[in-house]
Amino acid sequence: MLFAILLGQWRRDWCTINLMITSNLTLYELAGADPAVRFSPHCWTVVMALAHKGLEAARVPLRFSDIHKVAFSGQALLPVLTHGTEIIGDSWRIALHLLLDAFGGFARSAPTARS
Ligand SMILES: N[C@@H](CCC(=O)N[C@@H](CS)C(=O)NCC(=O)O)C(=O)O
Repeated sequence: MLFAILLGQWRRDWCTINLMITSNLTLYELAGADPAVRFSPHCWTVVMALAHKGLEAARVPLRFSDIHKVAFSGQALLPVLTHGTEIIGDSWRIALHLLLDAFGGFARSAPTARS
C-alpha cells in the first residue's frame, strides 16, 4: 500500500517535471489597454487548447499597436505561439500543433475538421 502511494506521488512529480521541461511555450495574445483584458476569440481557442492538454505557457499581452512585435512570425495577426525554436501562427495550426504534433497525440478528444 505504501509502495503504491509512493509510486503515485513519484508519477505525479515526474509528470510535473516532464511538463515543465517540455512546455517551453510562449503565447502572444491580443489584449486591451488593460493587459488583463484578453478579448480575441482566436487567442482564446489557443488558451483552451493549452488547458485541454494541461500545458502552461507564458502569456504575453500585446495591444493592437504592439502587434509588430510578432513580426518574427512572418505575419501580423495574433495568436502566435512559440514552442522552443518553433514559431506557429494561426489558432488552428497552433491547436493542431498542441493536440497532434507536440504533446502526445490525441488526449481526450481532438477536432478532425475546422468548423
Ligand atoms: N486565422 C487567424 C485569425 C487571427 C486574427 O484574425 N487575429 C486578430 C485578433 S482576433 C488579430 O490579430 N487582429 C489584428 C489586426 O487585425 O491588426 C487565427 O485563427 O489565428
